[in-house]
Amino acid sequence: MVALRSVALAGVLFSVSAVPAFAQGQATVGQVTVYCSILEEQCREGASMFERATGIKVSMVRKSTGEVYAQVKAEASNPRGDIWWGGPGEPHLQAADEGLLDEYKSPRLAELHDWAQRHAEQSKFRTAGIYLGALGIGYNTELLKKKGMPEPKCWADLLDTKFRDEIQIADPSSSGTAYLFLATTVQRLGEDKGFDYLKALHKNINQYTKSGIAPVKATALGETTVGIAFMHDMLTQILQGAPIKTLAPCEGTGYETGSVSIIKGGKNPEAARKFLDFTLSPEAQNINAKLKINSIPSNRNAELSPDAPKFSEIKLIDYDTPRWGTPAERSRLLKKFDTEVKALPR
Ligand code: S7P
Repeated sequence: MVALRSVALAGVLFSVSAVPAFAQGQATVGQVTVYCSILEEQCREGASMFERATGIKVSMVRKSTGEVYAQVKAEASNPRGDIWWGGPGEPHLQAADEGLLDEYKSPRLAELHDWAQRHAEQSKFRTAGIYLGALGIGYNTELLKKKGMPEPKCWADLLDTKFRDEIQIADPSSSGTAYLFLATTVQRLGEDKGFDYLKALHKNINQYTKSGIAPVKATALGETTVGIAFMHDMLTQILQGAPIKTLAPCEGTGYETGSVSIIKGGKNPEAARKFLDFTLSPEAQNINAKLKINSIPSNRNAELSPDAPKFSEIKLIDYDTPRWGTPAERSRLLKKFDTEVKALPR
């Protein structure tokens, strides 16, 4: 008798493997369960490439980075996922520190840029860097003009009362993108002034979405005038013809180290290691260029799209990913954001 193996109750399930009942909960050869925190289209493309190349069946669920972190933690006594693919590095680092991830030194590490190798070393090889992306502001040029709003150039400009209810960002508990914004703000201004900024910005936020990509799509569709998100994701919409302008704020901005990790105690550790090797390969990282997703790949031999935002031209802060990925900092900042910012009336 064949039973369906459910890999996730919530989120977007792409493929559910049929696993014989006797094999459920046991190590099985030829399958891998991937919790995917990059964009749905990247997840799908990667899963089918990996299946074609290895014959290993992929069960994939797409969820935001903070949500996957929470799921991996909740399932720690009986992990249902094997690998966590993508999303900003901080939730991966927190999971690594909490003993939820396995150590693995991929033979592909030597092919990576120094920043990605450093990221792996800092996590004691419990996560690896797969891409970089700069946080920025995007705005719908048509709406901005129609509503007579000033062009924002700096983070500080977003506090203008003219932007009341006009800005969208995700919720930092569920979204790695929004947590990066929270940590960037605190690093940039110091904690007290950073939270003052977030409280003032709160008045102008129309919605804290679950996923980090939602404000990008909403900006493209004219559902919000301004979105805070990754510049490369805004760019994808621009390349598809959306009336968006994206910019790196004048004060300087933070950036993500997109990560991949093996979940400790997963049922398919060998397939998980193969999948991680795959995510570090130029072939897997070239999916981005193919889909016009212009984050900066970690493999030196992967394609760097000429359209990708140029880090050398962006004013970056010296963003401290390891610090903001410690369990103490991330848990504390998220709690403080919930009680001192999100709970405020708008
Ligand atoms: O690869 C595109 C990309 O935007 O996907 C990830 C994703 O948006 C993170 O989602 P959440 O904020 O909802 O966690 C990013 O890491 C990446 O740049």
